[in-house]
Amino acid sequence: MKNAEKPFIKTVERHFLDRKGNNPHATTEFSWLLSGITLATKIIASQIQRAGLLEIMGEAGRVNVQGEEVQKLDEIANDTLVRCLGYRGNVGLLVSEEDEEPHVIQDAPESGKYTVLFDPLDGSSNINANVNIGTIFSILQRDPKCDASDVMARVLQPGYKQVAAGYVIYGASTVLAYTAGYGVHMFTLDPYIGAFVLAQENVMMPTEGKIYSVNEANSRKFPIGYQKYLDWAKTDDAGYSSRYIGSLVADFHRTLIRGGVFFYPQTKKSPEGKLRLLYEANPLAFMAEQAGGAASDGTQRILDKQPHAMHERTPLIIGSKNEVEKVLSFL
Ligand code: AHM
Ligand code: MG
Repeated sequence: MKNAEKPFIKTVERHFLDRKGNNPHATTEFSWLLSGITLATKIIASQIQRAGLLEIMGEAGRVNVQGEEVQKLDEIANDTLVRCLGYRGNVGLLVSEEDEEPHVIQDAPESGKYTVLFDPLDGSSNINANVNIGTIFSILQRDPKCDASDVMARVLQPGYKQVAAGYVIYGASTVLAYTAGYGVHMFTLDPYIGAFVLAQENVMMPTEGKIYSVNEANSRKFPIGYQKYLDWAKTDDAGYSSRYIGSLVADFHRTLIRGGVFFYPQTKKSPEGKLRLLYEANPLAFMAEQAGGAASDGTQRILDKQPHAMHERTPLIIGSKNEVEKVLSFL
């Protein structure tokens, strides 16, 4: 085979620039931001792989702003993302699940155009069990009309305004999936060369899939419509299977590939739902829609929700288009 006929090896940054289409953000400057995410997640992946050897498993001994026990690896992942993204000149704000307030990197109007929001280590209660966990990210840009010093206006934007979003799943292999509004693309970390290499372009979610994914131990505390859906899904006619990992990123990844529906409704304990709108539901909803799926909070499209607080929670129903619609038909 001649060199020209061999398939190119494409990294995330190269792929993003090549697929720019009419995307006004497809600049080398933005790809520099993406490289901050790939660098950070490669460091996090290497720490997770050696977690048992480095004595970084277990609790850090404090609770975060959400009132949840922080794991040592949560702190490492958060610090790593802040350190890698904090040097990117076009990053203005960083918003993390682990931090009460945003990190203001730049507030000069001409720079710091982008806000990066992330859940540094999603599913961290699974760390000690060696179950898949992940990093979820969402990227917003500052509205030029918005006062650069108005930090909350730069953060509290509805999901349909996301410029890009994605996640990295640390599992049997480390996989990065992202969208910048032109489909969903997947990359696998090649540990020998230390790069995320293109594995699949334009990933589409099956429109149907007979799998529901929910923490069913909470089902008696769900609104009645969800309970009725679960009763129906268990009938012989419906013929569903159940899969629940307890790491949103892993449950979503399976749903993206195999189809089905994931939901985490409001419960008596979490009347607003458990999952966070800005850095869990929004980025995955953007990914789902770009792959032909759907995401709703039970009453409206996730991407249309106007956030009112940085750590706001939301009920979430996400997955194959027909499966999400089926759940909604019971509500
Ligand atoms: P985390 O971001 O602190 O890890 O919490 C979110 C996680 C999700 O990954 C997962 O879907 C959910 O919490 C599981 O919750 P539960 O244990 O109540 O089923
Ligand atoms: Mg999470």
